[in-house]
Amino acid sequence: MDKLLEISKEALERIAQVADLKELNDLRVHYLGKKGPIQEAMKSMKDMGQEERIAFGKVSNEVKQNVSQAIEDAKAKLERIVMEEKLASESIDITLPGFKVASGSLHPLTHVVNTLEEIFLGMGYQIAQGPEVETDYYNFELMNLPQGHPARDMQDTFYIDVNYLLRTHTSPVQARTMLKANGQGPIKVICPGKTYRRDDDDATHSHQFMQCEGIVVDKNITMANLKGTLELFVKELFGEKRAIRLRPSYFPFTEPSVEVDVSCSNCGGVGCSMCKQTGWIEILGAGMVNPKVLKMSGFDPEVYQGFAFGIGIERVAMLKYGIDNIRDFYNNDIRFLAQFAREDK
Ligand code: FA5
Repeated sequence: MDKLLEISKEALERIAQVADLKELNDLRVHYLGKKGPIQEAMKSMKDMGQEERIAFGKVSNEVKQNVSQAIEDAKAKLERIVMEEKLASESIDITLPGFKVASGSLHPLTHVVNTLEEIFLGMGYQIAQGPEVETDYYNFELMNLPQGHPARDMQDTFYIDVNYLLRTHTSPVQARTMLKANGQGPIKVICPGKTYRRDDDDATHSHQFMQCEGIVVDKNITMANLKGTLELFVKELFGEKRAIRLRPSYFPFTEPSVEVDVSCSNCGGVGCSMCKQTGWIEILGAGMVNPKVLKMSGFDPEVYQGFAFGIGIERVAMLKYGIDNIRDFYNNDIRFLAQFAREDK
């Protein structure tokens, strides 16, 4: 019994002096472990009489409990000290200015597509999509450009094989949309997307660019509807001051056809390198849907008429933001892109 009390005294003294958690854990293993001095002392119980054994058992349990409690208390105290030291050394000065998190911004072409979509959705259009890897059939045949047609040269093409190509314009989506409608109007859709041509890159041409197709098919549609729509679109996009000009043109899929120019925002119409000294920049092609095209896509041209247009997105973006080189959109120079701040900033 004396031995036991001696062990208890020694354990409590050592625990009281312990300096860190590791040392405390070593003491716990030593005193409360199976090979520890308390357990060792308890071995003598087998030689004791019953009364003595009961008394000894009681005391040894108390000793174990006391030692265990002392260890817990010391542990809590040491952990608190560690935490306080940590808090003191890692104190945060909440009055310091924060770090600025770098965030990206929408690409200017994405801004323009979003704006076009908003304008045309506001006019009651829906948005359609078509594949960039297109078949010759949709890109040319259904657009009234059969094999060997000289106008195919107007859109020098990246062919994948004899049937597949990278679409040269967004017009194949016209055919896809009309065929889906099974000869039943009205149709009123736009289709923004990427297009590809074997054009030589210069300040206003790129081998990969974007267009936004638009097509309306209904009864009693005339050229006046087309002109009114384009005027409204240009004014919404560029403001009341921009003028548009329609030039007679030729597209096999529209008859009559026009090319639409907007007065140059860079020089105000006087002439500069961006508008090739003409004061105008061509932004889209348009016209009344050729009756042959309507027929091939399942519509009766005696009942339905339509107009269509194909807007060059880069040209619009150049005019809108005063950019004089189309390559800026594709060079991914962060100093250029960072100027188009996020709308939610
Ligand atoms: C067409 O692509 C016709 N599909 C447009 C159309 C649709 C006409 C529906 C009638 C009815 P065009 O080849 O002119 O037409 O191209 C239309 C616009 O795309 C041009 O006005 C121009 O803004 C843009 N564009 C054409 N080629 C390039 C190029 N290489 N780089 C950048 N923009 C281009």
